[in-house]
Amino acid sequence: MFLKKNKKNLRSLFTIFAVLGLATTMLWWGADTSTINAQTTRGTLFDFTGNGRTDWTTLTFPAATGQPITWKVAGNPANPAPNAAFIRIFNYGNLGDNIIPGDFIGDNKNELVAYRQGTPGIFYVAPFLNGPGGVMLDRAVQWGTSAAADNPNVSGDYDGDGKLDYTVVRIVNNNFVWYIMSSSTNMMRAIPFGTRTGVRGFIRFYGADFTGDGRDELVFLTFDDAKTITYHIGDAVTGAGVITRNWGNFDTDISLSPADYTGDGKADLVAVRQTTSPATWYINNPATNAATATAFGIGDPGFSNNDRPVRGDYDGDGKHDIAVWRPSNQTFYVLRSTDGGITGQKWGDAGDVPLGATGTF
Ligand SMILES: [Ca+2]
Ligand SMILES: [Ca+2]
Ligand SMILES: [Ca+2]
Ligand SMILES: [Ca+2]
Repeated sequence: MFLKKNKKNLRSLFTIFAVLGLATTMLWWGADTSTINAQTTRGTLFDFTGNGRTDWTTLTFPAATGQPITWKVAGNPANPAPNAAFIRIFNYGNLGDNIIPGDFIGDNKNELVAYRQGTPGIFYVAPFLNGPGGVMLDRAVQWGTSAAADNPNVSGDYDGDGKLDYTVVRIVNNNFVWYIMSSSTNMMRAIPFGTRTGVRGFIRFYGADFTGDGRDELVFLTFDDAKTITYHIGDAVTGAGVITRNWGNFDTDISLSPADYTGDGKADLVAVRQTTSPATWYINNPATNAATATAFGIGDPGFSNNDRPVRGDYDGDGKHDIAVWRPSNQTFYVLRSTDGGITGQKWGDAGDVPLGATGTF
Protein backbone atom coordinates (compact mmCIF):
# COMPACT_ATOMS: atom_id res chain seq x y z
CA MET A 1 0.00 0.00 0.00
CA PHE A 2 0.96 3.57 -0.44
CA LEU A 3 2.10 4.29 3.05
CA LYS A 4 5.19 2.28 2.28
CA LYS A 5 7.99 3.53 0.06
CA ASN A 6 7.15 7.07 0.95
CA LYS A 7 10.46 8.83 1.30
CA LYS A 8 9.16 11.69 -0.75
CA ASN A 9 6.15 11.82 1.45
CA LEU A 10 8.17 12.36 4.57
CA ARG A 11 10.28 15.01 2.95
CA SER A 12 7.27 16.82 1.61
CA LEU A 13 5.34 16.48 4.78
CA PHE A 14 7.97 18.08 6.96
CA THR A 15 9.58 20.61 4.69
CA ILE A 16 7.08 21.77 2.15
CA PHE A 17 3.66 21.14 3.47
CA ALA A 18 3.94 21.14 7.22
CA VAL A 19 3.01 24.78 7.28
CA LEU A 20 -0.19 23.99 5.49
CA GLY A 21 -1.59 22.49 8.62
CA LEU A 22 -2.30 26.07 9.48
CA ALA A 23 -5.08 25.85 6.97
CA THR A 24 -7.20 24.30 9.61
CA THR A 25 -7.11 27.60 11.41
CA MET A 26 -8.30 29.21 8.20
CA LEU A 27 -5.87 32.02 7.79
CA TRP A 28 -6.30 34.30 4.86
CA TRP A 29 -2.98 34.94 3.22
CA GLY A 30 -4.35 36.92 0.36
CA ALA A 31 -3.07 35.05 -2.68
CA ASP A 32 -2.83 37.29 -5.69
CA THR A 33 -3.73 35.18 -8.67
CA SER A 34 -4.44 37.90 -11.15
CA THR A 35 -1.11 37.75 -12.93
CA ILE A 36 -1.03 34.05 -13.66
CA ASN A 37 -1.05 33.03 -17.29
CA ALA A 38 -4.50 31.68 -18.00
CA GLN A 39 -3.47 29.88 -21.17
CA THR A 40 -1.54 27.08 -19.50
CA THR A 41 -2.68 23.74 -20.81
CA ARG A 42 -4.11 21.24 -18.44
CA GLY A 43 -4.34 17.49 -18.48
CA THR A 44 -7.34 15.59 -19.75
CA LEU A 45 -9.70 14.28 -17.10
CA PHE A 46 -8.71 10.81 -15.89
CA ASP A 47 -5.88 10.54 -18.43
CA PHE A 48 -3.18 8.69 -16.53
CA THR A 49 -0.86 8.04 -19.46
CA GLY A 50 -0.69 11.58 -20.85
CA ASN A 51 -1.87 10.97 -24.42
CA GLY A 52 -4.85 13.32 -24.12
CA ARG A 53 -7.53 10.66 -23.81
CA THR A 54 -9.47 9.60 -20.74
CA ASP A 55 -8.39 6.09 -19.83
CA TRP A 56 -10.75 3.24 -19.01
CA THR A 57 -10.93 2.95 -15.25
CA THR A 58 -13.10 1.08 -12.80
CA LEU A 59 -12.79 0.74 -9.05
CA THR A 60 -13.55 -2.23 -6.82
CA PHE A 61 -14.66 -1.17 -3.38
CA PRO A 62 -14.03 -3.54 -0.47
CA ALA A 63 -16.67 -4.64 1.99
CA ALA A 64 -15.37 -2.92 5.08
CA THR A 65 -14.12 0.53 5.95
CA GLY A 66 -10.34 0.71 6.02
CA GLN A 67 -9.80 -2.04 3.46
CA PRO A 68 -8.04 -1.09 0.20
CA ILE A 69 -9.75 0.10 -2.96
CA THR A 70 -8.62 -1.66 -6.13
CA TRP A 71 -8.09 0.41 -9.27
CA LYS A 72 -8.27 -1.16 -12.72
CA VAL A 73 -6.91 1.03 -15.51
CA ALA A 74 -6.73 0.11 -19.19
CA GLY A 75 -4.94 2.55 -21.47
CA ASN A 76 -7.03 4.30 -24.11
CA PRO A 77 -6.82 3.40 -26.88
CA ALA A 78 -6.36 -0.17 -25.82
CA ASN A 79 -3.81 -2.02 -27.89
CA PRO A 80 -5.85 -4.44 -29.96
CA ALA A 81 -3.12 -7.09 -29.98
CA PRO A 82 -3.93 -10.00 -27.68
CA ASN A 83 -2.74 -9.40 -24.13
CA ALA A 84 -0.99 -6.23 -25.21
CA ALA A 85 -3.30 -3.64 -23.75
CA PHE A 86 -1.78 -1.23 -21.26
CA ILE A 87 -3.22 -2.46 -18.00
CA ARG A 88 -2.50 -1.53 -14.41
CA ILE A 89 -4.33 -3.08 -11.48
CA PHE A 90 -3.35 -1.93 -8.00
CA ASN A 91 -4.64 -0.84 -4.62
CA TYR A 92 -4.74 2.81 -3.61
CA GLY A 93 -6.76 4.39 -0.85
CA ASN A 94 -9.14 2.70 1.53
CA LEU A 95 -12.89 2.46 1.75
CA GLY A 96 -13.93 5.69 3.42
CA ASP A 97 -11.39 7.81 1.54
CA ASN A 98 -12.46 10.27 -1.12
CA ILE A 99 -11.06 9.16 -4.47
CA ILE A 100 -10.26 12.27 -6.48
CA PRO A 101 -7.61 11.71 -9.17
CA GLY A 102 -6.49 14.69 -11.19
CA ASP A 103 -3.47 16.60 -12.45
CA PHE A 104 -2.19 18.20 -9.28
CA ILE A 105 1.48 18.15 -10.34
CA GLY A 106 1.05 19.71 -13.77
CA ASP A 107 2.61 17.01 -15.96
CA ASN A 108 -0.54 16.59 -18.08
CA LYS A 109 -1.12 13.21 -16.48
CA ASN A 110 -3.58 12.55 -13.72
CA GLU A 111 -2.20 11.49 -10.39
CA LEU A 112 -3.73 8.98 -8.02
CA VAL A 113 -5.28 10.93 -5.19
CA ALA A 114 -7.06 9.74 -2.08
CA TYR A 115 -8.26 12.16 0.60
CA ARG A 116 -8.40 10.72 4.07
CA GLN A 117 -10.64 12.39 6.59
CA GLY A 118 -8.95 13.32 9.82
CA THR A 119 -7.69 16.22 11.85
CA PRO A 120 -6.13 17.37 9.64
CA GLY A 121 -7.45 15.77 6.48
CA ILE A 122 -4.72 14.63 4.08
CA PHE A 123 -4.53 14.47 0.29
CA TYR A 124 -2.32 11.47 -0.61
CA VAL A 125 -0.91 12.04 -4.10
CA ALA A 126 1.00 9.45 -6.12
CA PRO A 127 2.11 9.41 -9.75
CA PHE A 128 0.44 6.84 -11.93
CA LEU A 129 2.35 3.58 -12.33
CA ASN A 130 4.47 3.65 -15.47
CA GLY A 131 5.78 0.15 -14.97
CA PRO A 132 5.44 -2.85 -12.74
CA GLY A 133 5.82 -2.33 -9.04
CA GLY A 134 3.89 -0.66 -6.29
CA VAL A 135 2.50 2.81 -6.02
CA MET A 136 5.07 5.37 -4.83
CA LEU A 137 3.59 8.15 -2.77
CA ASP A 138 4.78 11.56 -3.98
CA ARG A 139 3.31 13.88 -1.38
CA ALA A 140 0.90 14.04 1.53
CA VAL A 141 -0.81 17.39 1.77
CA GLN A 142 -2.60 18.40 4.94
CA TRP A 143 -5.73 20.35 4.20
CA GLY A 144 -9.00 20.73 6.00
CA THR A 145 -10.33 18.79 8.93
CA SER A 146 -13.00 16.18 9.30
CA ALA A 147 -13.95 17.81 12.58
CA ALA A 148 -15.66 20.40 10.41
CA ALA A 149 -16.94 17.85 7.88
CA ASP A 150 -14.83 19.38 5.12
CA ASN A 151 -15.68 18.06 1.66
CA PRO A 152 -12.70 17.58 -0.69
CA ASN A 153 -14.66 16.73 -3.86
CA VAL A 154 -14.30 20.27 -5.12
CA SER A 155 -10.77 20.55 -6.46
CA GLY A 156 -10.22 22.73 -9.49
CA ASP A 157 -7.61 24.86 -11.18
CA TYR A 158 -8.76 28.05 -9.57
CA ASP A 159 -5.60 30.06 -10.30
CA GLY A 160 -5.29 28.95 -13.92
CA ASP A 161 -1.74 27.55 -13.87
CA GLY A 162 -2.70 24.15 -15.27
CA LYS A 163 -2.47 22.37 -11.92
CA LEU A 164 -5.38 21.48 -9.69
CA ASP A 165 -5.51 23.32 -6.38
CA TYR A 166 -6.14 21.42 -3.18
CA THR A 167 -9.56 22.56 -2.04
CA VAL A 168 -12.14 21.69 0.57
CA VAL A 169 -15.50 23.29 1.18
CA ARG A 170 -16.92 23.75 4.66
CA ILE A 171 -20.34 24.73 5.95
CA VAL A 172 -20.03 27.70 8.27
CA ASN A 173 -23.28 29.01 9.71
CA ASN A 174 -25.14 27.32 6.83
CA ASN A 175 -22.94 29.06 4.26
CA PHE A 176 -20.32 27.42 2.05
CA VAL A 177 -16.72 28.51 2.50
CA TRP A 178 -14.21 27.22 -0.05
CA TYR A 179 -10.66 26.79 1.24
CA ILE A 180 -8.31 26.87 -1.72
CA MET A 181 -4.55 26.34 -1.76
CA SER A 182 -3.11 27.95 -4.88
CA SER A 183 -0.81 25.54 -6.71
CA SER A 184 1.19 28.42 -8.14
CA THR A 185 1.89 30.26 -4.90
CA ASN A 186 1.04 27.77 -2.11
CA MET A 187 -1.01 30.61 -0.67
CA MET A 188 -4.38 29.79 0.78
CA ARG A 189 -7.58 31.68 0.69
CA ALA A 190 -11.09 31.25 2.04
CA ILE A 191 -13.87 32.18 -0.37
CA PRO A 192 -17.46 32.42 0.86
CA PHE A 193 -19.83 31.38 -1.90
CA GLY A 194 -23.30 29.90 -1.55
CA THR A 195 -25.65 28.81 1.21
CA ARG A 196 -27.79 25.86 2.11
CA THR A 197 -30.36 28.10 3.74
CA GLY A 198 -33.75 27.73 2.11
CA VAL A 199 -32.91 24.78 -0.11
CA ARG A 200 -34.02 21.16 0.05
CA GLY A 201 -30.59 19.77 -0.75
CA PHE A 202 -27.30 20.48 -2.50
CA ILE A 203 -24.34 18.89 -4.29
CA ARG A 204 -20.94 20.54 -4.54
CA PHE A 205 -18.91 19.81 -7.64
CA TYR A 206 -15.39 20.05 -8.99
CA GLY A 207 -14.35 23.38 -10.36
CA ALA A 208 -15.07 24.07 -14.02
CA ASP A 209 -14.24 26.99 -16.30
CA PHE A 210 -17.50 28.67 -17.31
CA THR A 211 -15.94 31.92 -18.53
CA GLY A 212 -13.18 30.55 -20.77
CA ASP A 213 -10.33 32.39 -19.08
CA GLY A 214 -8.48 29.25 -17.98
CA ARG A 215 -9.49 29.63 -14.35
CA ASP A 216 -12.12 27.33 -12.92
CA GLU A 217 -15.15 28.69 -11.17
CA LEU A 218 -16.75 27.32 -8.01
CA VAL A 219 -19.76 25.10 -8.75
CA PHE A 220 -22.61 23.65 -6.74
CA LEU A 221 -26.23 22.82 -7.32
CA THR A 222 -29.27 23.07 -5.11
CA PHE A 223 -32.78 21.73 -5.48
CA ASP A 224 -36.08 22.87 -4.06
CA ASP A 225 -39.23 21.09 -2.94
CA ALA A 226 -40.28 20.67 -6.57
CA LYS A 227 -36.84 19.08 -7.14
CA THR A 228 -35.90 21.67 -9.72
CA ILE A 229 -32.11 21.88 -9.88
CA THR A 230 -30.35 25.23 -9.84
CA TYR A 231 -26.65 25.56 -10.62
CA HIS A 232 -24.67 28.25 -8.87
CA ILE A 233 -21.38 29.34 -10.48
CA GLY A 234 -19.07 31.64 -8.55
CA ASP A 235 -15.79 33.43 -9.07
CA ALA A 236 -13.06 31.57 -7.18
CA VAL A 237 -11.19 34.74 -6.25
CA THR A 238 -13.97 37.12 -5.25
CA GLY A 239 -16.82 34.74 -4.44
CA ALA A 240 -19.11 36.82 -6.66
CA GLY A 241 -21.88 35.00 -8.49
CA VAL A 242 -21.14 34.45 -12.20
CA ILE A 243 -24.05 32.32 -13.43
CA THR A 244 -27.25 31.00 -11.88
CA ARG A 245 -29.17 28.57 -14.06
CA ASN A 246 -31.94 26.01 -13.59
CA TRP A 247 -31.07 22.72 -15.27
CA GLY A 248 -32.57 19.34 -14.55
CA ASN A 249 -34.72 17.69 -11.94
CA PHE A 250 -33.33 15.90 -8.92
CA ASP A 251 -35.96 13.12 -9.00
CA THR A 252 -35.46 12.08 -12.62
CA ASP A 253 -31.96 13.08 -13.65
CA ILE A 254 -28.35 12.23 -12.96
CA SER A 255 -26.35 15.46 -12.67
CA LEU A 256 -22.70 15.22 -13.68
CA SER A 257 -19.92 17.54 -12.60
CA PRO A 258 -19.96 20.22 -15.36
CA ALA A 259 -17.42 20.07 -18.22
CA ASP A 260 -17.03 21.34 -21.78
CA TYR A 261 -19.09 19.22 -24.17
CA THR A 262 -19.51 21.80 -26.93
CA GLY A 263 -15.86 22.69 -27.49
CA ASP A 264 -16.02 26.44 -26.83
CA GLY A 265 -13.69 26.16 -23.85
CA LYS A 266 -16.50 26.79 -21.40
CA ALA A 267 -18.18 24.26 -19.16
CA ASP A 268 -21.69 22.99 -19.86
CA LEU A 269 -24.43 21.62 -17.61
CA VAL A 270 -25.53 18.00 -17.90
CA ALA A 271 -28.73 16.28 -16.81
CA VAL A 272 -29.13 12.63 -17.84
CA ARG A 273 -32.84 11.88 -17.61
CA GLN A 274 -33.76 8.36 -16.54
CA THR A 275 -37.52 8.43 -17.18
CA THR A 276 -37.11 6.64 -20.51
CA SER A 277 -34.71 4.14 -22.01
CA PRO A 278 -32.56 5.08 -23.75
CA ALA A 279 -31.83 7.87 -21.31
CA THR A 280 -31.75 11.44 -22.59
CA TRP A 281 -28.69 13.64 -22.12
CA TYR A 282 -29.79 17.24 -21.76
CA ILE A 283 -26.78 19.50 -22.14
CA ASN A 284 -26.98 23.25 -21.62
CA ASN A 285 -24.36 25.72 -22.77
CA PRO A 286 -24.63 28.45 -20.15
CA ALA A 287 -22.73 30.89 -22.34
CA THR A 288 -25.53 30.92 -24.92
CA ASN A 289 -28.35 29.08 -23.10
CA ALA A 290 -28.51 26.77 -26.12
CA ALA A 291 -29.37 23.17 -25.28
CA THR A 292 -29.24 19.75 -26.87
CA ALA A 293 -31.03 16.49 -26.12
CA THR A 294 -29.30 13.23 -27.04
CA ALA A 295 -30.60 9.72 -26.45
CA PHE A 296 -27.83 7.47 -25.20
CA GLY A 297 -27.49 4.58 -22.79
CA ILE A 298 -29.94 2.51 -20.79
CA GLY A 299 -32.19 4.57 -18.55
CA ASP A 300 -34.04 3.42 -15.45
CA PRO A 301 -36.34 5.65 -13.39
CA GLY A 302 -35.46 3.51 -10.38
CA PHE A 303 -31.77 4.34 -10.83
CA SER A 304 -30.75 0.70 -10.44
CA ASN A 305 -30.53 -0.97 -13.85
CA ASN A 306 -29.40 2.09 -15.76
CA ASP A 307 -26.06 2.61 -17.45
CA ARG A 308 -23.73 4.73 -15.37
CA PRO A 309 -23.01 8.04 -17.10
CA VAL A 310 -19.27 8.73 -16.96
CA ARG A 311 -17.23 11.86 -17.53
CA GLY A 312 -14.25 12.18 -19.82
CA ASP A 313 -12.82 12.91 -23.25
CA TYR A 314 -12.34 9.44 -24.64
CA ASP A 315 -11.49 10.34 -28.25
CA GLY A 316 -9.08 13.08 -27.28
CA ASP A 317 -10.46 16.08 -29.18
CA GLY A 318 -10.74 18.34 -26.16
CA LYS A 319 -14.51 17.94 -25.82
CA HIS A 320 -16.14 15.74 -23.25
CA ASP A 321 -18.03 12.82 -24.76
CA ILE A 322 -21.42 11.46 -23.87
CA ALA A 323 -20.44 8.12 -22.36
CA VAL A 324 -21.61 5.38 -20.03
CA TRP A 325 -20.40 2.23 -18.35
CA ARG A 326 -22.83 -0.67 -18.50
CA PRO A 327 -22.81 -2.78 -15.34
CA SER A 328 -24.46 -5.81 -16.94
CA ASN A 329 -21.64 -6.44 -19.40
CA GLN A 330 -18.90 -4.28 -17.89
CA THR A 331 -18.48 -2.22 -21.03
CA PHE A 332 -17.84 1.46 -21.67
CA TYR A 333 -19.82 2.98 -24.53
CA VAL A 334 -18.72 6.35 -25.88
CA LEU A 335 -20.57 8.59 -28.32
CA ARG A 336 -17.51 10.14 -29.92
CA SER A 337 -17.60 13.92 -30.20
CA THR A 338 -15.26 13.70 -33.19
CA ASP A 339 -17.59 11.86 -35.56
CA GLY A 340 -20.72 10.76 -33.69
CA GLY A 341 -19.71 7.10 -33.88
CA ILE A 342 -19.76 4.76 -30.91
CA THR A 343 -16.74 3.17 -29.26
CA GLY A 344 -17.22 0.16 -27.01
CA GLN A 345 -14.55 -1.04 -24.61
CA LYS A 346 -15.10 -3.96 -22.31
CA TRP A 347 -13.36 -3.30 -19.02
CA GLY A 348 -13.90 -3.93 -15.34
CA ASP A 349 -15.73 -6.58 -13.41
CA ALA A 350 -19.24 -7.08 -12.11
CA GLY A 351 -19.85 -4.89 -9.09
CA ASP A 352 -17.20 -2.33 -10.06
CA VAL A 353 -17.84 1.39 -10.16
CA PRO A 354 -16.49 3.31 -13.15
CA LEU A 355 -14.34 6.35 -12.48
CA GLY A 356 -16.23 9.54 -13.23
CA ALA A 357 -19.67 8.09 -12.62
CA THR A 358 -20.70 10.49 -9.91
CA GLY A 359 -20.15 14.04 -8.86
CA THR A 360 -17.90 12.84 -6.13
CA PHE A 361 -15.18 11.08 -8.07
CA1 LIG B 1 -3.84 25.69 -10.05
CA1 LIG C 1 -13.15 30.97 -15.52
CA1 LIG D 1 -19.05 24.43 -23.67
CA1 LIG E 1 -14.24 13.96 -27.10
